[in-house]
Order: sequence, then structure tokens, then C-alpha cells
Amino acid sequence: MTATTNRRRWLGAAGASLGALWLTACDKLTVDPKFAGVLRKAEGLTLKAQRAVTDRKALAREFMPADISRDFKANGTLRPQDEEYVALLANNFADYRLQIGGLVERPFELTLDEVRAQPSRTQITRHDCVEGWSSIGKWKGARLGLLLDRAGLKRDARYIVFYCADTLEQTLDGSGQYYESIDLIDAYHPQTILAYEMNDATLTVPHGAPLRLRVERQLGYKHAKYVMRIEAVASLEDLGRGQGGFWPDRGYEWYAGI
Ligand SMILES: Nc1nc2c(c(=O)[nH]1)N[C@H]1C(S)=C(S)[C@@H](COP(=O)(O)O)O[C@H]1N2
Ligand SMILES: [Mo]
Repeated sequence: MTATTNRRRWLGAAGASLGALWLTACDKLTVDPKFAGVLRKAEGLTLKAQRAVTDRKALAREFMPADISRDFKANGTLRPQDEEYVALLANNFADYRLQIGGLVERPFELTLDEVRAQPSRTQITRHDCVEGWSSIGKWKGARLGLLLDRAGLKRDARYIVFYCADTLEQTLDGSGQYYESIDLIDAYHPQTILAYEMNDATLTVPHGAPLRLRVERQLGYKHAKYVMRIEAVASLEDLGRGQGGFWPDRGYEWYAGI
């Protein structure tokens, strides 16, 4: 499955109901001219949907090297204490395997070296945290969309979920492990990468080593650090507390566009 067909499929699904509305309106128009109003509304909706998608595909602003913050703040988990992560770090991530699975035709795993050998993108962007601070950093990472194409999304895949190594909050229901999710528009956005370098150096533990998501059109909490596993899913309902992310489960917006 190529990126283009994936995108078309998503757009097709978004437009299908509007198309149906259009057809019905056309039929009725020949019978009763008062349905012309319905028709105009449907047309307005189509334009709005198109504009929304076009806007979602725009690039986040990129900056110059001189703009890079001297001390990019680290936030949330700064050093996961989870047993599995502690062991991986002790061996400098030699045993780390990024897992890609879920609703895909060909699940696979990559070592860190293999991730580094994938087609990459480098970008200098501003990170905005809901807590009210921003920092500018340079990120290099593997293009997520290309990894998903390699796995081959199944027809019913709608979201991409990132499972992290850290437990940010000890909860009885086990929902305290950090995770996040994005839709296919953001997953295939050219600036969406799995970063392994920050400011021309290997990504450090406080900033999410060995691999962290950069999803530049959204707020800081969507940028999952310590990514262990990526899964394509049809629905977010069965994850965590059902809102699609650690912070969304605690009242924040799932779509945190900036
Ligand atoms: N796994 C994990 N990812 C996370 C967090 C976290 O606590 N754990 N915090 C989020 C928040 S709120 C922000 S602002 C950014 C902080 O990234 P930084 O530490 O590189 O600044 O990571 C996000 N991703
Ligand atoms: Mo944040």
C-alpha cells in the first residue's frame, strides 16, 4: 500500500458521506427547487472539509540554526525507571527493537542501526508545551509514513499508536504508562519522524532516547518519548482509558493542533 493510496482512502472515507448527501440533493432538486438550499449547504461542507485537510497538510514553521534554544527544557518523564527500559539503557540500546504491528500486512522489527539507515528528515522546529514554555530544537529521524508503507496498513487502520517505555503515574488500573496516538494525516505528514538525533547529537535520555516521535503540527504532549512499539488500530476505545493518550485520558484534547 503506498502513501498516496492510504491518503486517498482516508480522504475517500471523509468525503463519502458528503458525496451521498450531494446525490440525494441532486435527485430532489429536479423535483422541488427548495432543495437548492440543501445543495448549497452540501457544497459549503465539501469546501470546508477540503480546506481542513489542506490545512492539516501544511508544514510547521522551520527555523534557522541560530534560532536553536541553548537549553531545550526536558519535561514529563526524564529517566524511565521501568525495568525493561533500565535494562535496555544499561546495554546502550544494543538490544532495543522498534516493533511495528497491529493492523498491518507485514509486521516487523528494527534495531536502532536499522532505524538510522531508513530515509530520514532533519528539521528545526519549535516545541510548544501546554505548561506555557517553548523551545526550538533540531531533530533528525526516520520518516514514519515510509515505515508504515513498508508494513502495509490494512484497510481498517485509522490511527497509529505509540507505546512508550515509561510509567508516568502509578495507577491501579495500569493506565499510567505513557502512550499517544495520531491519525493517518499526521502519520503521513512529511515532518512526522521518529527522532534519534537532537541538535546534531544522539538523542539523550531526558529527551526520549532511543527514539521519540516528532509530530510538529501538535502540542508537546503528543510527541511520545521512549517509543518501544507502534501499532495501527481501527479505534482508540480499548487503549488506556479510551481517549487515545496518557494526557487525553486525563482531560487534554486528543487533537492538540497548533
Ligand atoms: N513517554 C513520554 N513522552 C512524553 C512525555 C512523557 O512524560 N513521557 N511528556 C510529554 C510532554 S508534556 C512534553 S512537553 C514533551 C517534552 O519533551 P522534552 O522532554 O524533549 O522537552 O514530551 C512529551 N512526551
Ligand atoms: Mo508538555
